Amino acid sequence: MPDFRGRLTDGKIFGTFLDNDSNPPLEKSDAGILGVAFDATASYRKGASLGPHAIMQASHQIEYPPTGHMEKLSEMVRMHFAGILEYQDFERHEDIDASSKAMVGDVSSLSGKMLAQKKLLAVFGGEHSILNGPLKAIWGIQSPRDVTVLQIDAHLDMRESFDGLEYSHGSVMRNCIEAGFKTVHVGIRDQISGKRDSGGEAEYILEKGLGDRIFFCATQPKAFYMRNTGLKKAGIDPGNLIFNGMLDEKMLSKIGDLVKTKYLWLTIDVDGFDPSVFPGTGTPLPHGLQLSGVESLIYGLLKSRKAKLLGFDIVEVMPQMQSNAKEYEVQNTVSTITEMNAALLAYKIFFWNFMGKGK
Ligand SMILES: [Mn+2]
Repeated sequence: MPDFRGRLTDGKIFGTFLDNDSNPPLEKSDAGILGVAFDATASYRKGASLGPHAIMQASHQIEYPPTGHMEKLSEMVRMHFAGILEYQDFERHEDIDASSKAMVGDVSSLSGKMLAQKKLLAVFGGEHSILNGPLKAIWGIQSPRDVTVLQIDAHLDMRESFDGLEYSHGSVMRNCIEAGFKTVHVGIRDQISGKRDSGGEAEYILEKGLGDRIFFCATQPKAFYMRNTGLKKAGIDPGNLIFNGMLDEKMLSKIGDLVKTKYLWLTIDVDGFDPSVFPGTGTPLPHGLQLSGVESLIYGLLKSRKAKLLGFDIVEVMPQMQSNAKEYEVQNTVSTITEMNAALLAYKIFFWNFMGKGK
């Protein structure tokens, strides 16, 4: 019987995020970080399992607070690094299925520990299916109805099933909606599947009335959309179209107004951004979101304190060393723009969340 459970590598080899010297215990921390090196259900290119190591490594290069702030993050927030869950690779379909179920179990129990102690939880992937872990953990603590899951992604991930797997990256948001969470989706621009190609996303959007909660990145000139109502047919509000990957003030408040719950979870699939920002990801797609607009969105939500942030995940980070990924040395990597941007984004989310709260 193969071993499907994850092996938790010792977090101490990396130190905590932005602070090499100490790794405070969870009870004495404000936030908890967990890496999940899992990409078994990836459909296009593998390599996202190297993401957590790369983000942690890149984080050590960020020493200074963003301009305008004098305080160092490590002086504001105590962060416990729980380590990185690592998984064996499997070829057989039933093994991949078993492995992804074991992964969700592992992630949900570790996440549950941190969430139960009211720590801000950050999970670094890995592929998007890892989100099933924290969702399951939240479910045991809060009512999903009180939680909005804000998704940044190029793909809806609302497929009925993907390769017959319960926990595929392609159906993670459907699992989320089925569990009762409120959702908002920003940056979507890939093909929306229909019943005919067995994904059934278009029908699902209509059935659940999600059209006004989906913010689609335009991949055609504006004039095209004036004539073409294909989006409307799929149930998506044409007023939610994002042009040039930019979220303007109007769009920011439109998205922000949809967050009406007590709690918030951010799920950030880096392919939601333009590939110029995150070139290293499994399924890059042009015409993506710009970083500044998404940062304004997150900053605005955190500053308004209208919903308390339970945690966030950053997934599908693939270090740009695909050609020699097998020789990728965890301890000896060169950080590239992808992991640097992922680490910086995480840094800012921590910073904004704890800003003004003191230690
Ligand atoms: Mn995704």
